[in-house]
Parts: sequence; structure tokens; C-alpha cells
Amino acid sequence: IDPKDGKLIKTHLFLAFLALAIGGFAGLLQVLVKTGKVVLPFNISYYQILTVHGVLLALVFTTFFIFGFMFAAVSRTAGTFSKKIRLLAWTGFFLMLIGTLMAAWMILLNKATVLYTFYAPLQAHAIFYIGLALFFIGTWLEGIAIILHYAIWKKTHKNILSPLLTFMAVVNSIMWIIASFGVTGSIVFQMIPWSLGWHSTINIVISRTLFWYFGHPLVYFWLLTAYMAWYVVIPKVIGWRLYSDSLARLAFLLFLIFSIPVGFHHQLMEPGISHSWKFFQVFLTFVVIIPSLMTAFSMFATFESFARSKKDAGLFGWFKQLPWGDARFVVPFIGMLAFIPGGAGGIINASNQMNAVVHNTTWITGHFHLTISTTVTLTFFGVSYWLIGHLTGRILTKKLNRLAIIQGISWAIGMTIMSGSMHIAGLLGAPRRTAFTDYGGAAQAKKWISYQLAQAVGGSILFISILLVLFIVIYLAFFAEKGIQEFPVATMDVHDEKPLLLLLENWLLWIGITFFVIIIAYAIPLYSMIQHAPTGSSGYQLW
Ligand code: HAS
Repeated sequence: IDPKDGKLIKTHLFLAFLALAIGGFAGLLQVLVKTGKVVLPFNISYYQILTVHGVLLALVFTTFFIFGFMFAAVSRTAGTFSKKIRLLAWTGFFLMLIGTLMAAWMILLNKATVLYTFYAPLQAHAIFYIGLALFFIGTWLEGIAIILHYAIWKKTHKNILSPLLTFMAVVNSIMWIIASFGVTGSIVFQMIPWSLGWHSTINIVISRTLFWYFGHPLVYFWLLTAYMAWYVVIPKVIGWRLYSDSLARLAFLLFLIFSIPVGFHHQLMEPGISHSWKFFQVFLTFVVIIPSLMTAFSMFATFESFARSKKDAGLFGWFKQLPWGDARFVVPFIGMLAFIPGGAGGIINASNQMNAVVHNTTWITGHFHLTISTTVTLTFFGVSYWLIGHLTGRILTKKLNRLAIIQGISWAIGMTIMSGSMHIAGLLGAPRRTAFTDYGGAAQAKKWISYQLAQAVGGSILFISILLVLFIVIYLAFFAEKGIQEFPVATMDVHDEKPLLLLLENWLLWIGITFFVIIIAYAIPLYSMIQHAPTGSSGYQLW
């Protein structure tokens, strides 16, 4: 990677890890407070710390890391950015930074204790919302930089299939831009006027709907970045090739189409949306599971075909052939394993009747600590263990590699304890997003206490694991042995590209279908929400 692109990427990663450090510490405080044995000093509220934790980890850590990694992937596979594209990306970066600082300032002053979902009726200071709007506009500029770079590449490489990593980054950027229009619309047209006092009421169901229109593709924005590494980087790390280029592209296109029109599965328990539209979006949710199953198939096929090419060792013996001593493989692999129960939990959540049991309980918190905080996050850590060295000209030495494996294993142990107890307590009815309380000595609440203690044990192990990550990352950036660290990219021979090219890079077709499905899933329900705005609202229906 050209050092000029490298600087852009390193700055993104630096901010991501800074957010991880602070957000991780807030997480530790939370699990301790939840035991009922620790009280926060200086009147700091549990919900303020929860907001810091959620915003920094779910929004700031992920977004800066993802754009950093996508820039790296595109620069590595489609060539160095032009000056103009780099300028666009830097402009986006600074907007994101200013927006983050504005939001953080309000959260620290306790004027934006609205959790990471920030939807009405919780209200924050207007500066928080303006900061968020700037943040999203910044991400659009970064996404557009990726798409433009791809378009320029296409002009000079007519009739050639684009590099797979670049293609994936383009799909992820398009999905992000289309999805974040929803939440940015709500911030600009609902939240900012409302927080400035221009309107005294707000249409809550619309604000939540626009949030979840964005909120579910947000989780796939995280996941697809991990999938980029699974499909393209991991096969090379283990010394093998891509299993199937076209399968990977098709999976990504299916995510583009089906990630967005599924937000109602977060609102199954809410009034104001008719059953039939909820049913339709639940159906689409089950469709979007398919590309994940395709990914699982592709990963198994990659591992097995590689291992069997070395030595045919029976039904399961081939498993031993995988590089169990290489952190670049082991750490993301633990993430893949976590996605088996994590994905199964998602399927439970999406099933209407079972959602009634688990909604708003700590089961959900357990679900997303398996998916985003293990599957995705461990993949990001695994990527950092070679990407940072690649950018700084330093190598993952044997000792660092061993430490990185210990980090991955300690994460797995901490998360099994923490997320496991969240799942069980959730099934016993423990509500999510609540500070410690014994509900006036209620018998049911007593059953949750031992699980809350277990969460503190798991959470403390996870915090130690975060310290290990930070140590490895800082060491790789400044102190590790100098040398060339590979950026692994697996390829395969694609013999007849023409038909694939015509179909898979036909953006008009795929984006057209995406909008078509979105309009079917959302147009009528949104119209009905506007039409049936509660009486007493200002008459503008959005408020
Ligand atoms: Fe989810 C709530 C449904 C996936 C994140 N989810 C959340 C929230 C977050 C989140 C953050 O339907 C909470 C939001 C909030 O604050 O309220 N989720 C699903 C479904 C899936 C799913 C159907 N979620 C994710 C992913 C996330 C994520 C991915 C982050 C990255 N989720 C829901 C629902 C709710 C929800 C409801 C709302 C609940 C409520 O009531 O509030 C699916 O995408 C899952 C499909 C996945 C699979 C697994 C495939 C397995 C693979 C691994 C292969 C392993 C290998 C290893 C190769 C079917 C690909 C080899 C192994 C060997 C053994 C050798």
C-alpha cells in the first residue's frame, strides 16, 4: 500500500482503537455496577456510561475501523488512490471526527444520555444530533471515495472483472449510504428541530422506524467487513486459494438487496405497524439468512479442500491440517465459531412468537455480544495483527503471535461466561438496559443476581483481553521488529469472465432491485404512520 494511502488508513485505525480503549473501560464499569456492589463516583449515571460504551464501540470503533480496512482493501487491490479521491476521503474523515467530538462532548456533559440507538422519546442536546449528522455525511464522502475509485478503475479495465475485495467494499459502501439516509433523515428532519424546541412533539414510531431502517443494515455493514476477510484473506493465510469468486459476489449482492427491508424485526413488539407488514419483513429476514449460510458453506469448503490437498486424513482428520499456530487464522476462526450460536440466536429473535419471550431482555444483549462483539470484533483484531504491521513495516513476531492467540482465547473464555449468562438471565426475564435493582426484593429478580455476578467475571476477563489487544497493536505500530508483513489476498482463475461481468457488476440491476424491495417493504407502512400521527401532534405528522 502506498504510504500516502497508508497514512489515511492508519489514522482511521488509530481512532478506532482509541474508541475501543475508552468504550471497553466503560463496559468494565457497567458489568461491575450491574453486580450491585460497585457505585459510580461523582454522580455518574449507569445510563451515561452505557451510552459511552454503546456509541464508542458500536458506532465509532466499528465505523472508523471499517472505512480504514476498506480503504486498505481497495488501495491494495485496485491501486493507489488519486489525490482527489484521497482529499475526498480525508474530508469525510474530518467531518466524522468533528461529529464524533461534538457527540462525545454532549455525552460527557450528561446532555445526551440517550443510549446508542438515540431514538425518541429520549431527547439529547441539539449539538449531539448535529454531531451525528456530520458524522454520517462524513461517512458518505468516504463511501463515495471508494465507489469513485472503483469507477475509475473500471474505466481503465474494460471487460475485466474487478478485484473481489474492491467489489465487496463497493457493495458495503452502497448499502451503508442507502441505509444511513434513513437515520440521517430522522436526525435532520425530526430530532434537530425537536431538540431545538421548534416542535414540542415528535412522531415516535417514525423515528424508530427510520432508525431500524438503518439499524439492521448497520449490523450487516459490520458483518460484511468481517466476511471480506473471511472470503479473501483467510484462504491466503492458510496457504490456499479462493473457493469461489462468483459465490462470494452473489452473497454480497444478496446482502445488498435484503439487508435493508427487514428493520421491523426489531419492532415486532411495537404498536403502530400492522401484522402483515411485520410478517413480510420477517419473511425477508429469513431470506437474508441465506447469504450467511452460503458463507458458512464457502468457509467449510475452503478449509476442507485446503486440508485434503495436503493429506487425506479421513472424515474429520483433515481438520488438524489447519494452521492452528497462526493468530491471523485462529483469532478470526474463533469469531466464526461464535457465529454459529450467534446466528442461531438471531433466527430465534426473528421468529415472532419467540421474540415475544426474548425482546428487551438481556438475551438480546447476549446475542449482540456474540455477533458484533465476538464474530466481527475478533475478525477485526485478526486483521489488525497483520494490517498494522503491513502499514508500519513491522512484523508479527513469534512472541506477538503467541500473545495474539492468547488474546483470542481469553476473549472466547470471557465472552462465553458473559454472553452465556446474559442469554440465560434473559430467558429468566431479566430486562436489558437497566441499572442494578432488586425490584423491591422480588423473587424473580433474585434469580438474576448470580448471572449478573457471572457477567462481571466474564466482563473483567474481556477487559484484560482488550488490554492485550491494545498492547499488541501499539507494539506492532511502534516497537516490533522491522520487516515486510504480507497483506494476504487469495485469488483464483476465473476462466470465462464475460457472463459473470455482465451479471454481477450490473449495478443498475442490483441497485434497482434493492430500491424496489425497499419501496415494497416500507412505502405503505410509512405512509400509514404519517397518516395516523397521534392526535395532538403539531400537524406536521413528522412531529
Ligand atoms: Fe441480530 C438484535 C436477528 C445477525 C447484531 N442484532 C440485534 C442487536 C444487535 C444485533 C446489535 O429478528 C440489538 C439491537 C438493539 O440494540 O436493540 N440477527 C438477527 C438475524 C441474524 C442476525 C436473523 N445480529 C446479527 C449480526 C449482528 C447482529 C451478524 C452483528 C454483527 N437481531 C435479530 C433480531 C433482533 C436482533 C430479530 C431484535 C431482537 C429484539 O427483539 O430486540 C442473521 O443474520 C443470522 C444469520 C447467521 C447464521 C450463522 C451462519 C454461520 C456462519 C459461521 C460458520 C462457521 C465456520 C467455522 C465456517 C445463520 C457463517 C467453522 C466451524 C467448525 C465447527 C469447523
